[in-house]
Amino acid sequence: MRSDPLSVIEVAPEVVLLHGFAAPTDALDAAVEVVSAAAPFRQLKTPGGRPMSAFMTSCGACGWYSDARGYRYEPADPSTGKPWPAIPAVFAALARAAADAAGFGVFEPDTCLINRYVPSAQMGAHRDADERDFSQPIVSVTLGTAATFLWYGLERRGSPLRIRLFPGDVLVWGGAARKGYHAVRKPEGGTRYNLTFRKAL
Ligand code: MD6
Ligand code: FE
Repeated sequence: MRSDPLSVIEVAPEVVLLHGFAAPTDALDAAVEVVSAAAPFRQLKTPGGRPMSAFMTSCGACGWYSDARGYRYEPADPSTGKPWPAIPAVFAALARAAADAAGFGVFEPDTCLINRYVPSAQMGAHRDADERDFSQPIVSVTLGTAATFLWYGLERRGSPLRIRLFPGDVLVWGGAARKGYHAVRKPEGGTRYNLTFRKAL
């Protein structure tokens, strides 16, 4: 991990892009393999019953989950009944360093959601709102291939800011932006992985 981001850009109030902060990504890519060997990627369904296009898994003290019972954090992987794998040390170090470099101070995530976007997968506009503590930022890491991230801000209307995220880029949002609406376009030609670190409990 770089201790000196190539650049620190506040792309919107309290939304900070750390370009190249997680590059090179080899150790992170390897840790994704370790986590997904224990807790395989799966296609979750929305509470309304539609399959999400991104495949997901989690690590940490709890993992984000969705099915007919709603969006929530689960202490164990419902597909195996086993606890989620631990957050790899290389993940935790990156998340802490990124929050600090972005100006959000001390961050101790208790969960990391890993998303895998095949070329046809995307994520519609939403905000991350299933956590208990909104004083903590979100740290989002792009691996694999690039994609365009859309930032709407606190209301889901108007034309969003478009941010191209490359492998190794880290986007951090917090403070008043913590409940901002965002979306992700289809990846550019390959498979994109996204690590989303949160303090959920
Ligand atoms: C991204 N991901 O993939 C941003 N939010 O760049 C998200 O906003 C996100 O991947 C909630 C759950 C999963 C996600
Ligand atoms: Fe999100």
